Amino acid sequence: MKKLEYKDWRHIFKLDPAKNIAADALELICESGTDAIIIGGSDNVTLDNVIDLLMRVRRYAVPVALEVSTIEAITPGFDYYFIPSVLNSSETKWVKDLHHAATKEFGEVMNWDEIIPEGYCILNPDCKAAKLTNALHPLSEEDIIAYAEMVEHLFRFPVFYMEYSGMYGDVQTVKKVSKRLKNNQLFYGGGIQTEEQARQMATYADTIIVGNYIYDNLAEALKTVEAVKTLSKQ
Ligand code: 1GP
Repeated sequence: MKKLEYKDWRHIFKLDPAKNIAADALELICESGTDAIIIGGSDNVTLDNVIDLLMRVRRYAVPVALEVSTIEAITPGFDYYFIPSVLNSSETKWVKDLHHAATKEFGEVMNWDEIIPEGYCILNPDCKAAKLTNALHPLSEEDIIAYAEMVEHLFRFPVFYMEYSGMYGDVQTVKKVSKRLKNNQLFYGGGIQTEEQARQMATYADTIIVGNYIYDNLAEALKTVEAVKTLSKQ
C-alpha cells in the first residue's frame, strides 16, 4: 500500500518514548490502519528511548514522524520531523530559540523536505507542555483564531495544532478555527477517548491525534481509527 503524505493524514497515534508499550500492543497500534505514528513527549525524552521506539515501529509499514521537543533526541530515520513553535508560549525559547540552535547544529545536513513546522497553540493550561513552555492562558476564541491566522498567513507554517493534551477540547472553537483557515492543515489533539469524540473533532480538524488513551484503554483507542476513516471533513 502506498504511504500517504502527511497532508493526507486523518488519524495519528502519538506514542511517548518515555512510556512502556508492550510488543503486542505496538503491533495492534501500527497495524490499526492509522495513517501515521508520531513519536513525541514532553519529558524524559532521550536519544535512547526515541531510537528504541523508532526501531520497533519501523518493523511495520506505517509512516513514522518525530515531534521534536529536545535537540538531543533528534536522529535520522523518520519520514518526517514535526517542529513545534509554541505561539502562546511566553518564552522565546519555545517559539524560535531552540529552533535556531538546532538549525545551527544540523542545518547543513537537514533534508528540509522532511521538516514540517507546526504552529502550536496549547489550550489545556494544566498539561505538562503548558507548564514547561509557560503558555499564556486563558485565551479567548479571538486569540486562538488570531494565532491560527498568524500561522497560516504570517509565519506560513503548513500546520496549526490545537493542543488540548489530556483534556477534551471545545468542538465549537475547533469548528470556528477550521472555518477561518483557508489551506492550513488543522491538527487537533487532546483527550479523545471514544469513537464519537474522534468523529466530532475530525468533522472540523483535518487530522486528529490520539495519545494518552492508548495507554489507558487500547481497545477503545483503536476504535478511533475506523471512526474517522470514512468521515469527510466539513
Ligand atoms: C498530545 O495532542 C496529543 O500531544 C494527544 O493528546 O494525549 O490527550 O490524546 P492526548
